[in-house]
Amino acid sequence: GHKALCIWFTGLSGAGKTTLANALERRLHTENIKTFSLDGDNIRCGLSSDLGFSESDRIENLRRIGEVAKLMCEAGLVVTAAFVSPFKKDRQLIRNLLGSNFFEVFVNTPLEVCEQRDVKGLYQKARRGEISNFTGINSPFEQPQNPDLQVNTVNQTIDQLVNTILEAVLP
Ligand code: GGZ
Ligand code: DAT
Repeated sequence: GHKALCIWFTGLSGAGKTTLANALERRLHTENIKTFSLDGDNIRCGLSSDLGFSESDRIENLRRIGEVAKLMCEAGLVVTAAFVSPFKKDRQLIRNLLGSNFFEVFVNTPLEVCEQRDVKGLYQKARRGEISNFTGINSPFEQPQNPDLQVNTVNQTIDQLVNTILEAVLP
């Protein structure tokens, strides 16, 4: 058996959170570990469909996700969560809520690289002033000072990073 766990990815839009969470999930499945991944696609369309990207809406979004992650941990799942989660205070609240089940991965991809990738064209829109409160452009990202793990997507491949994460969470 493995312990219940929430592997929480924080970082800018385009940093690689979803990509790493999905690759990690595939590897966990090959070890017969049951997982559930929480991300913007399944949360912001449903549970948080009433919320936007103001500071107070992000706080409420992350509070809800933390509570859902806690329930899923209690059900014995390994939860992956991929959210910008830009504020230190919110990440700390979730850490307090989940205790030793919480594992924070800071996907520390530089803004320049995220903007270059511009997976969804959102940075270009934000630069044109078409999106307000866009993290990294006109809304802050408070870097984690003591994440459980920090990964660099510029110098390492997805496979290498998944190995690093697995070694850290399933020793
Ligand atoms: C940041 C935004 C914004 C604004 C839309 N600021 O690359 P993505 O598309 O999939 O990642 C971003 C996602 C962020 O949602 P989260 O729920 O992770 O944010 S938070 O943890 O702060 O609550 C981006 C898209 O939504 N997006 N507008 N203004 N990201
Ligand atoms: P996020 O969920 O943080 O918004 P994403 O996973 O949707 O980011 O997009 C990240 C993009 O970067 C995606 O197109 C894959 C690419 N990428 C390149 N090298 C990577 C690496 N080593 N790790 C993660 N993603 C990488």
